[in-house]
Amino acid sequence: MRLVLLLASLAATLCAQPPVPRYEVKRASSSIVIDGKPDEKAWAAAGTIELIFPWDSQTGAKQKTIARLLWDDNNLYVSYECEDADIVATHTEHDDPTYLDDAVEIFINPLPSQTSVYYGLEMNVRAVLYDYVMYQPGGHLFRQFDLRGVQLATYIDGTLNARGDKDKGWSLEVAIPWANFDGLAGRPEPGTVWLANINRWDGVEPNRRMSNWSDPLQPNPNPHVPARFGQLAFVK
Ligand SMILES: [Ca+2]
Ligand SMILES: [Ca+2]
Repeated sequence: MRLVLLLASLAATLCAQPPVPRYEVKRASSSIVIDGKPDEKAWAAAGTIELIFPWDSQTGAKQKTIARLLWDDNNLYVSYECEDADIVATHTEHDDPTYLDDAVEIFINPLPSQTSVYYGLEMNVRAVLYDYVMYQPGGHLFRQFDLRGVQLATYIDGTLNARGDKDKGWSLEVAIPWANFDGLAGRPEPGTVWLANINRWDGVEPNRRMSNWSDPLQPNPNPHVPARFGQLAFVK
């Protein structure tokens, strides 16, 4: 009887999962210069994503992050604007564990009929990229995979790694060429839907916090839940 109740409770919990968010990725109306400042006219037309804070067990400050996405014939563009009173990052080499720094991420699944394989980009405030292909379940991470032709830049409004002063924030722009996804998916066209999650790691241990676009619904901080990625709907 207890098992039946437990299963019923579990089923109710599963059914009660909130839907994943959906974002319309608009075509860039003008060219985007990847200089870390998302101030081109095209960005102003893009919808905004404000990251949420799923885990109150984490003690870092809840600092706001706004992300935007755009696309054109060549690239997927992502920008992040991060309020940040203390900007810290130490990793400097490609494929370093940038998630240990002030960093933002995007996980991209261009083939929504499956949730095993996705691409990860984890980018710190020094514009260092850690890129990989992930195979789930099991967390098989192919760090040796490197994306081609990525343009990445950041802009810092504050002082990097000066711990005593008060910073304002930082922003990041990245352009990811479509050719990187050819193994899994065709080029998107209006109507195409891909899956993704967008994350930020902020703060210094023991006060670090992760924020996300789509809540992974995990008891502990873990964004690697492809079944909970949000929908990127490409539009004109
Ligand atoms: Ca910070
Ligand atoms: Ca890599």
